[in-house]
Amino acid sequence: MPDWKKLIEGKIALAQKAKLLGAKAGKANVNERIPNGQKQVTNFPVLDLGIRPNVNTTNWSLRVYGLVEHELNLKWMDFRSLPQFKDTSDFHCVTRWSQLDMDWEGVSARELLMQANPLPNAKFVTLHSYDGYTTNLPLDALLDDDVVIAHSVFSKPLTAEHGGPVRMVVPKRYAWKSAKWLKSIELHEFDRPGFWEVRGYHNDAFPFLEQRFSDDDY
Ligand SMILES: Nc1nc2c(c(=O)[nH]1)N[C@H]1C(S)=C(S)[C@@H](COP(=O)(O)O)O[C@H]1N2
Ligand SMILES: [Mo]
Repeated sequence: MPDWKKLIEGKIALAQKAKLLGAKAGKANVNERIPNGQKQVTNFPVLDLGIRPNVNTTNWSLRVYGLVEHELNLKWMDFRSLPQFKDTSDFHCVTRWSQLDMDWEGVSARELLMQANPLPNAKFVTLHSYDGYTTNLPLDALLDDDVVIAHSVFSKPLTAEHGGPVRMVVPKRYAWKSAKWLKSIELHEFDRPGFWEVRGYHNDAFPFLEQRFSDDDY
């Protein structure tokens, strides 16, 4: 597992160096909670493609497949009987709003992936959603200890508009990586850009590096 703090600090050091050299760079600072270019909100806006899939706790299932030893196919009750995990984290949307201290509850993505037991050549994931949306991440990003496969936020079940019954939450990346209406997690050897990633959004999407678009690198 990568040392995330080190990784991010390393990238930020690079960004600051780039700034000294006169390149485009933000005031990225891990000690500040609101990344550069973001505004704090408290109303938890809704952002998606506008397609509300017909999914609820009776027809929902979650599949973990691809490069895994044990494929998982979980119905709602299977999912709800997994060990429960809570985490409070900040949520940063590329459209420039950030909400702090979101109380998520669900299952640790790491825990679920460990049950599927990724094969050694599994390096990347695609998150598939019931609205047809996809997004991609390195497998390591899902093994981070703040990643929640969430069924609740602020002690209430996720509403349909926020991705209920279940969504992914990947706090260290811009929120387009946090797939709502999660349907499946596919593991592969090579990276496959998702819905926004093929449309010019940044593949890595670190808010503190302002990696909004694919040409935002220093
Ligand atoms: N399935 C799906 N997940 C999605 C999206 C989407 O369109 N479809 N939009 C993403 C974007 S751009 C953001 S900012 C967050 C917004 O989550 P929210 O509507 O709960 O605030 O969901 C992300 N997950
Ligand atoms: Mo977003």
